[in-house]
Amino acid sequence: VALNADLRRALGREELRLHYQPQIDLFSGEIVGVEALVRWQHPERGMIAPGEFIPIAEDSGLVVPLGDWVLHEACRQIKAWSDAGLAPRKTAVNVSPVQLSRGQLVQSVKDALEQSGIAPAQLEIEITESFVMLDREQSFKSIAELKTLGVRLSIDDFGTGYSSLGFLQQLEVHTLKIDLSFVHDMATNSGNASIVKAVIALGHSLDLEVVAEGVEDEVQMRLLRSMRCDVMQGYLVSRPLPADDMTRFLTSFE
Ligand code: G
Ligand code: G
Ligand code: MN
Ligand code: NA
Repeated sequence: VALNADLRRALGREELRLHYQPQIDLFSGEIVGVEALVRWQHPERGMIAPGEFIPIAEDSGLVVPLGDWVLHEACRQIKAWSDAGLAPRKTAVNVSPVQLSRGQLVQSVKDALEQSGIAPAQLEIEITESFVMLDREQSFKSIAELKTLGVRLSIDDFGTGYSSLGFLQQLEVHTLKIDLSFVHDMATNSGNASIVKAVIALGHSLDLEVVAEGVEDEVQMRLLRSMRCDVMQGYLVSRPLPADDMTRFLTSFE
């Protein structure tokens, strides 16, 4: 409760920050994108991770203005990187199911695109598979509307939500992100390795880009490459970085 009141103030006080984590093509080694991840620099408690405050913000509805801030800030940063000739092909932003079900998300995305002046395809919206499956009708409608804006769509935490091939085909998203729980013990758990393999095949059968999250070591990277996964994201390449550090990463990366 106290945290929620603090969060309300934090929104007006520039205590929120976006960190960015790179996504690397497993074959060319090029940086294809970054994912924006919100952090809260609390004046007394220090850095608070989103796992701690996003659920609170969802319960109170504060996640709607918070999510708007995230969208505007990410688009502003994309514009700055574009002007400097540094922008990756896409920047992904996570949205909460609460933003989707309140039905204001499309307008918020539209506003953020217009204010920043970026090309819509530079922005990718990540929606979790569990929400998509929980409310198929709303998700289908929101995803269809978002696509008319020209932004990219991604299904996050894939593998945990029991999507069917048919439903996924109808959604026509651009990217599938394999949940990190499957990637983590892929090398030691053949069941998880089979799931990763199946998700990659499913994604490719629909012409989607498949991103493996949470890649922490070279064994995982080599396995993913042997399975023809497209893109990796994880501590092996980099932790999520503050914007300045990501700018340096983009400048020096080759
Ligand atoms: O970065 P970290 O591992 O702490 O993120 C934890 C969770 O918080 C992840 O599931 C991530 O999707 C979510 N998250 C991170 N940034 C945002 C954001 O800007 N909006 C929403 N809704 N969720 C986010
Ligand atoms: O949005 P999503 O639920 O996919 O959030 C990704 C989360 O995973 C973020 O909180 C991010 O900080 C975290 N993360 C990113 N790379 C790694 C990794 O290599 N290992 C682990 N354990 N977590 C990671
Ligand atoms: Mn994500
Ligand atoms: Na995820």
